[in-house]
Amino acid sequence: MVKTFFYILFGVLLLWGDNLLLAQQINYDESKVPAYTLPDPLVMENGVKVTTPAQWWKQRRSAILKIFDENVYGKVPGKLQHITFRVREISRKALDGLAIRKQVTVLFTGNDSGPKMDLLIYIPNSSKKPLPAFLGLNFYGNQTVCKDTGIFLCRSWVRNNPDFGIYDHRATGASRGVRASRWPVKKILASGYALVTACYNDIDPDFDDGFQNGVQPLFYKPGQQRPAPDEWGAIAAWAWGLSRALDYLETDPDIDAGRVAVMGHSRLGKTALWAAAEDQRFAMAISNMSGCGGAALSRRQYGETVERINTSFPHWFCANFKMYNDHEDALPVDQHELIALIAPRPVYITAAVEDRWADPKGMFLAARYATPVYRLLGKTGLPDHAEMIPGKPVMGTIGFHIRPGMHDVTSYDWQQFLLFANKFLKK
Ligand code: GTR
Repeated sequence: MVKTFFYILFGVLLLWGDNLLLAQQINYDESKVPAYTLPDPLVMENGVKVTTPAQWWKQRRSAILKIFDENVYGKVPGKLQHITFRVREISRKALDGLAIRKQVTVLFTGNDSGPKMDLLIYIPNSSKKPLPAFLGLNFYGNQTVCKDTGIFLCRSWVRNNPDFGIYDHRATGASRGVRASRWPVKKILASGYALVTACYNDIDPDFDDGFQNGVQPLFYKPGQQRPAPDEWGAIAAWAWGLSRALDYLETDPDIDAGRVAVMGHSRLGKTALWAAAEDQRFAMAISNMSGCGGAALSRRQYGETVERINTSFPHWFCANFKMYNDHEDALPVDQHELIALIAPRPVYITAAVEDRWADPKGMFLAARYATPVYRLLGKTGLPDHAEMIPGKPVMGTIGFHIRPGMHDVTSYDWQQFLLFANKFLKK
């Protein structure tokens, strides 16, 4: 009894201490945002202005990409030669006959001994194929997106969450459908899209283990223990995994791989942006509340900062990114240029009023400052009249909404994703 009391007291003190620390470090006061100068996506490092699409494509874009590769997310070290796809299941009468359900495993080493990614694919029966698709990673396994008992349980390490039926880092049947509110499967299918998802832990389990599990070790040279300082962290690995999912989709006759929107929430929203920047086969990116290291400008240091994210999640970015802890001004890029790398393809960015941690204004401004690149390439980008008004989405080639409420994916968010996708991905 006495012991329990002290444990609880100790826990409370720990939490309180952490919050005190946070209160000192984290800025939510707009007047305390430091003065900053952003790198201009349309000025080359030697000061020459980029005035033609050819200059953008031939010189500037690759220079920006290289900086992100080496300083932020980290480079993918190479190619795997033996990736294979294994179709585990096809059911033509899933979801009461509404959909075809396919479950396909991407074997990164060509066999079961290495890491592998289980794709869950729903294709609406009633729509004419091939179809555009949403592709998004999930946090707790494919079985969480829908109550469909035909979905294979996730086989990877997953974060413990007793509320979600996840114990000892293993998914159980009790986790079926626990994240259905974030994945309105039937609505997506009824709108004429396929839905493709996989658990991000299949690619690289989301905890800091010094890069011993996941796909990174498959690329180590003899004697290498962890990625080099300019080589990939977990976000780049997850993004790479999304590209491997797209490799599979290119072989699937029911899907139009030229019309795939890569979508993600939060850390996976950062991942979706980076995936679309790195892999121009993605026709669209949707980044839900991606915040720091996603769509939010790092230099504003509002809410989560570079130092904070590198401390809480030392495995997400490349080791070089830590050089910019509390030195955002030294970064040769900022996140508006991540959005610019996706140009001229459509990108949709969201925020929530109560999600100040992700810096809504920083994301809106990044969309604005990416726009000159879209204009150079003949697209609208963020429309000039765009404003940050809760519940009033704007949809240029860059779309944006801020809605009331918290950090989450809601049916409102999906409603906008579908409207945005309808503008660009429907034939
Ligand atoms: C938070 C992190 C954010 C965001 C979020 C999430 O703890 O600070 O950058 O990625 O997690 O992914 O849910």
